[in-house]
Amino acid sequence: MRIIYSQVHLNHRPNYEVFNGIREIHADTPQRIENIKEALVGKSGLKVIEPKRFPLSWIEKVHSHDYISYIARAGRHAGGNYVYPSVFPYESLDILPTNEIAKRGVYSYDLYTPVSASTYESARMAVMTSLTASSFVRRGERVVYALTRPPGHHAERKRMGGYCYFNNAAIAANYLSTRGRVAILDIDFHHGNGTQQIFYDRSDVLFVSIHASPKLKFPYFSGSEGEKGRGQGKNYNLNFPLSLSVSDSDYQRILIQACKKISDFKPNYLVVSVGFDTHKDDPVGGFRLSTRYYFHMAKTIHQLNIPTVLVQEGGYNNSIIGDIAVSFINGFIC
Ligand code: OKP
Ligand code: ZN
Repeated sequence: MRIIYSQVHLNHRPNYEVFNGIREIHADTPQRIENIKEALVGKSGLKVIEPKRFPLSWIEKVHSHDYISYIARAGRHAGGNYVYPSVFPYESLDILPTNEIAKRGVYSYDLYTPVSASTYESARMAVMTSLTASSFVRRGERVVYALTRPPGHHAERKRMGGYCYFNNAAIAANYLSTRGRVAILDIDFHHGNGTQQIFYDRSDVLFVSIHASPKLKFPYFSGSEGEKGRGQGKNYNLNFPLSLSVSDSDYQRILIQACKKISDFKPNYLVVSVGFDTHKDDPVGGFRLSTRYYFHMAKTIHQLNIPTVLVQEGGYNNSIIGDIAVSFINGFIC
């Protein structure tokens, strides 16, 4: 299995997240992805490669131009080690004046998602990572793992939130949708509200999400069972909101239901938004899944027998995230 990874994400180091005036150390640390990569590198059957470059138009099909431009330009006011690449057009735009930066409320729905000097560059590379994985799957590989950071599934068309800027999984799914029907399975602890919003009106991309009920957990405003899609997209959006303390067997029951819906849709491709924050020892989540269970979770998804792009989302316990990833990836190679 190919694993797509770039070290550019190391430059994205949000300091704090803020809730109601209280600041906490930001949970999306560079170590998350470093630990996953370190745990997998050198294992037989796995090969780590760099992302390739794709046109920015793939991002612009999912996010609005002014939103992308805001992220590219706002971060330059912040400190940090920003590198100016020469080939992407957004860098040629002027730095935003302060009154434009102050329009943050237009482009963000929370205070968990700071834009700093290297955010744009890192978020863009995460998109290139999911696109590279998708291009291998499009050319016939069975499953490819995109080690994306920052994550993406909370990013809406025009708004960032929940540590997410560009929706890596949605951009991958939209890219693959030019070649066939695509199902997205979101197994992060949190509802993939951004992905849901982006495909809410479409019947060629099915979105299925298993997550903590929005009555209890972030993003709070999205992810209930009644959200089924709109217009052409009616019944192509499926949410499984769960209570907390979900066990391995509880989860497996729901996953089987979700997979049944996916196989009924007969997709040509599957994009999985993979979150390890469903683990019992995750500091952000609240389910009770064991490290061993991720192997069975992966096997269940693998048995769908659909060409699959795995896109990394959450997972915040750095001391076990590597072990979880190994358990999960083993389910695809055994
Ligand atoms: C992003 B992803 C805890 C508050 C957490 C934000 C959660 C974002 C999760 N200090 N709120 O889906 O893993
Ligand atoms: Zn999450």
